[in-house]
Amino acid sequence: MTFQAALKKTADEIEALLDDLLSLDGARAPRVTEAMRYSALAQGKRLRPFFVAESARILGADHHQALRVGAALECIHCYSLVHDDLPAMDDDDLRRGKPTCHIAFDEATAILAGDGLLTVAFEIITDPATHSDGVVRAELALELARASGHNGMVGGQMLDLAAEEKHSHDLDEIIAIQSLKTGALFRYSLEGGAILAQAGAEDRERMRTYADRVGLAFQIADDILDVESSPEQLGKATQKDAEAGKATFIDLFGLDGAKARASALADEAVGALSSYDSKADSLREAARFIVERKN
Ligand code: GRG
Repeated sequence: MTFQAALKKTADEIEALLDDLLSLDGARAPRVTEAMRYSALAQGKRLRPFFVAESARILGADHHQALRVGAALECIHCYSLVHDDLPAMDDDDLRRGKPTCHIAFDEATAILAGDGLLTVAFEIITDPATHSDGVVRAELALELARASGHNGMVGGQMLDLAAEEKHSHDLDEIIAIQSLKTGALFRYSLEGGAILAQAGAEDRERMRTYADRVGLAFQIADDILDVESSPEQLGKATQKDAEAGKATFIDLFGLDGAKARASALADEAVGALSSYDSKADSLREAARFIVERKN
């Protein structure tokens, strides 16, 4: 199966699973469930669940269990987008080509929808349907909490807000911030499959190296799209970084330099997979897609 077909297949499976996991049947407070569904069922690329499914497949874990881990991770990702779009943060009106959650509903509902998505992620992960072994479920939940929390994505967002205030242009600082803000969830997406497969240290290290390179390449590509793309193409506002006075990889390397850097990182990501045969081809193609994508 080509990478594009595999990505589409995972996206369809994740949407069907989220539709079921976030069901309105029996919802006690339908408005918040509707807001959660509005944001989580919007058309995203579903890259993170794809990485969970692929690392699980390469390392021999069950596909349905991997989809559940991917759905939990996507709920965390969607919560971060809902909260990031709020007036107190990026104050955005457009996300995935639709009005942001606080515009479609209201601010209080958007805050609660984000909280609900964060919480349901742990309900999904710790449900016995995710893995029969409680020790595996506990490790999945522990690492997801670490990746998402104050020493992961939330910490990265905090540092990013602070760096914006002081207009920092320090490369090491920007890399460290991005490694938490976006990198931590990418790391979890590749490690999640390895945890499910109860893979050994070497496989985990390979997946981590791939994820680190791909995560940074993704962020550089995001900076490039912010200047080169349009709101119609991206489904969200562009030119946001310059508006916010945010230092980007383009400020540091120039546009061509940033493209070269992203491409070199994709090569390094592919290099981390050298001990796997053709079964890792879709991850190899994914690294290329990350730097060449148009949305
Ligand atoms: C609010 C706790 C909290 C954290 C926010 C990830 C994040 C931290 C904010 C998102 C803002 C942003 C644009 C970050 C850049 C990288 C990124 C996460 C882009 C969106 O991810 P995609 O391209 O989106 O995978 P889709 O819509 O395809 O899922």
